[in-house]
Amino acid sequence: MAGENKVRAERDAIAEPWGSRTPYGAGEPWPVRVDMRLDEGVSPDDVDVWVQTASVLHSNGDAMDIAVAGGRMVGVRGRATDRINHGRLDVKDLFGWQANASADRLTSPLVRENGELVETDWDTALDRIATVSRDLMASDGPAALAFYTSGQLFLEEYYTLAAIARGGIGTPHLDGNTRLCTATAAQALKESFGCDGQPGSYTDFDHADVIAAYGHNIAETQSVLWERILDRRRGADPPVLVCVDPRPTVVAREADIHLAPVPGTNMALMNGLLHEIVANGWVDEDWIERNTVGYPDLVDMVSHYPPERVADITGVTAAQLREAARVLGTAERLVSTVLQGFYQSHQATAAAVAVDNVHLVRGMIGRPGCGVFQMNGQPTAQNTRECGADGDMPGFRNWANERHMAELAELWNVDLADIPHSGPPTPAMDIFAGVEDGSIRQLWVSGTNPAVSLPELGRIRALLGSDELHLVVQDLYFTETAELADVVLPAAAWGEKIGTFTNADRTVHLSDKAVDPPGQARSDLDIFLAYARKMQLADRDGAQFPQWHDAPSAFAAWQRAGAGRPCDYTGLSYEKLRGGSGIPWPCNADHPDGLERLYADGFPAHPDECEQYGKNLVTGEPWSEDEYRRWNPNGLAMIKTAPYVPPVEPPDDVYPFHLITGRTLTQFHTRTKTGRVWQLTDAAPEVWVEVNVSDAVDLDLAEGDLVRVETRRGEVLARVRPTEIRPGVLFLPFHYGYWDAAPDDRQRAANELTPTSWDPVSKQPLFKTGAASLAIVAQAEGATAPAPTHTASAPAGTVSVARTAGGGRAVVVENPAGRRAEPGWR
Ligand SMILES: Nc1nc2c(c(=O)[nH]1)N[C@H]1C(S)=C(S)[C@@H](COP(=O)(O)OP(=O)(O)OC[C@H]3O[C@@H](n4cnc5c(=O)[nH]c(N)nc54)[C@H](O)[C@@H]3O)O[C@H]1N2
Ligand SMILES: Nc1nc2c(c(=O)[nH]1)N[C@H]1C(S)=C(S)[C@@H](COP(=O)(O)OP(=O)(O)OC[C@H]3O[C@@H](n4cnc5c(=O)[nH]c(N)nc54)[C@H](O)[C@@H]3O)O[C@H]1N2
Ligand SMILES: [Mo]
Repeated sequence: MAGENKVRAERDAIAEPWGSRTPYGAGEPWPVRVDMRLDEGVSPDDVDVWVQTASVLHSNGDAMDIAVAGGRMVGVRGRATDRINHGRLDVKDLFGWQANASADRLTSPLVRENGELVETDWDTALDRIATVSRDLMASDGPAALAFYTSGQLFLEEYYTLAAIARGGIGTPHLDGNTRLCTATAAQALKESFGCDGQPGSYTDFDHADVIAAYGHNIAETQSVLWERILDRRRGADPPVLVCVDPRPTVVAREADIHLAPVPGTNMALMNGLLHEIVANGWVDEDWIERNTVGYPDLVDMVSHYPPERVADITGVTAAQLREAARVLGTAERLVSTVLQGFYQSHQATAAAVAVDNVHLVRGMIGRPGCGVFQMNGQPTAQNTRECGADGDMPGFRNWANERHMAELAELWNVDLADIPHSGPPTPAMDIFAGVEDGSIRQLWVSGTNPAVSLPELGRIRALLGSDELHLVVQDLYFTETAELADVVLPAAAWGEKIGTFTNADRTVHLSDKAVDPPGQARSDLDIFLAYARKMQLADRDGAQFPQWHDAPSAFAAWQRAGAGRPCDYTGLSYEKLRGGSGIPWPCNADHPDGLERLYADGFPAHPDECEQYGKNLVTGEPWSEDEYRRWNPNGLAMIKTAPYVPPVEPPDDVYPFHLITGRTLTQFHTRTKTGRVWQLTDAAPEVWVEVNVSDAVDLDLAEGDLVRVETRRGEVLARVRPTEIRPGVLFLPFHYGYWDAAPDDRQRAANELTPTSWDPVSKQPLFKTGAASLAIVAQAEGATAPAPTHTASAPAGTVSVARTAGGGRAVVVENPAGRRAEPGWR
């Protein structure tokens, strides 16, 4: 790797989350900068061994070594040789590992006896689960059993769980929390290219002349990728940056063009951008002709979205829209990245597909600097998807393709009829509906915390706590979900087990074992296999199923499953992944060092090979094989369109605000890890609500005031932070649940408020669309909101309270420049 290899002194990563700049020019290699953090009082000389792994607190795949001394983790260091991070680590990674050693880790299985969860041994706990499973299979059939897993386990674990659920038990009810996270990414890739799998490479950011971020707060959620962008922006030939987000994120502030649409109007915005791109002839007709189907429909569709109409819908001015379209339409090397501001918003899949369309009409795919990232969120979400532990079949196989399913039966040596495939695997929201209606009686939750992360928590708590349900929870900690369980299984964490996982640009990393798990905790792989043995699952020759028994043999089995598929791992091995950089898939005889960019010569969209036949982008109605074959007989890239349709729950007189939810820099999800690390906790200790400063003044709200945010589902109490968020929009971080809340503090989870509704195409819940009201509960006596000031939650200025002549209260705003400001929105 080129560039200076200097080990930085420890920085204050909370105050300086993006560190110092190492500028570089277009097409140059990104300089190395190695970040490290060791425990107080530990020096590098004290470290016995450095153990290789990668980050599990986002999808970026930042490679690192864990420092081990005296058999415990004492720090982390970025890996200079890795293609992803070139040595850098983000703030969560520099501190988050400390949670592994938290004193309240689960250390033994628990079973419910007379209403109480009591400690037990593995044999008793697994027997209890297997007995219930067997009884239910006998009485109700395998579909009474369901599995809800994660985007945070390892590849070997997902493939094993997929084999057990689909090939061993034979239930269609297996999905991941990836349904909440990147179901839309996967669906958009299938709709456009015929198959899941990111086309691009992170090196595309080194070449781009335009970078566009759609509903993606890169600075806070993929900080190291953001550093790569900032280093390009400070170097020669900097890329133009476009940001689409209703909040003034750090990305929006850095951007040359910031479009802040009304939440839920992404589709109208995209149709408007494509209208301009088409109308100005910024399209590559030859390339479109040779490589795509569907273009004439797009031309027709977007003709109905002239800028002025789009401005009315989105609140983005026609001038801004034209300017953004010009930048996108005249880019020579365009990189786009899409995340939850699209995936969890109204018309999620249709809008994400429209971003693919920008690349397809411009012929910008498969070349350096031309990546479209339907971004991942969780560290191992790609593996959940490719291994078939979500709503897909292993190896991106198509459930409706009989040959694909026969291959799977062959691989597993089970009868084809025993793998449920008469319809699509059940999406998570339908699994929970099955629990609610009593058809699912045993639910096994691994590596996710639905009692905080699913929408409409009142409903979720009721159905998870139901006496009719046998709930198994497999986690590191005693979570809000574990509290409701009948059996709790203690899992080994990252750093305590071996396995592999794949980041958002398909780079596979090995994660070696650094230390032993606490107490009786076991790896998820061991637990799943132990259950399979208790259930005496067998293949058609009577051999134990799954036929593998540990991580290396599971990896080998997966290599056979992916051979010849787009996600081909046959050229990889633990040895090859150890020591150097991570390697992207496909990695096989044709591409022994992995293939950086997909689709330079063709798409995996042929009707015989595609992962899915696609859906109607408005209704979600699946296409039949015939429809697909007629439309795309030769497997070209697909340009699919949709009109804008208004969201289902617009603001009204009672609930006048748009409510959106999301993340902050230092916290991860339901905080089971980051909430156990004091440095991170202190940086954002409690829930807050972001309110536009002019709305705050109108409602007589000042910084730190306690307010009630209410929707049709429930209410949350939070302190006010006036910001430059779009007027009429409220933002709540969704991180704060109840495991560490005071007993009188039971109204702080954002998902008390969110609706049980989802995108009809990807079935991903809409965490970023809904209407809310805001009312004061108590004026702050000098309190501030417990929110960071250098992120998207940065205050709009100093918002303080003065007394009026009549003794009333007046909210006064001073902007950051110190000038008295007219409250308003730029
Ligand atoms: N610090 C941190 N990093 C993380 C995580 C974490 O918990 N904490 N989690 C990881 C995971 S699993 C994921 S999925 C990713 C998520 O990463 P992101 O998608 O970047 O994070 P979010 O905060 O959920 O949403 C991004 C932005 O969407 C905007 N938004 C909301 N509604 C709309 C809309 O209608 N239109 C548009 N255009 N924008 C909208 C919000 O204002 C927000 O700034 O982060 C990963 N990285
Ligand atoms: N309102 C709102 N809700 C949201 C979102 C939003 O933006 N707004 N975002 C959604 C998104 S994108 C996501 S990804 C989800 C995240 O939602 P969750 O998956 O519920 O969040 P986590 O807190 O990451 O839960 C993971 C659990 O797995 C445990 N765990 C970690 N590693 C392991 C392991 O190796 N083995 C086992 N067995 N357990 C492990 C952790 O302790 C934790 O309890 O939330 C979704 N919910
Ligand atoms: Mo996610």
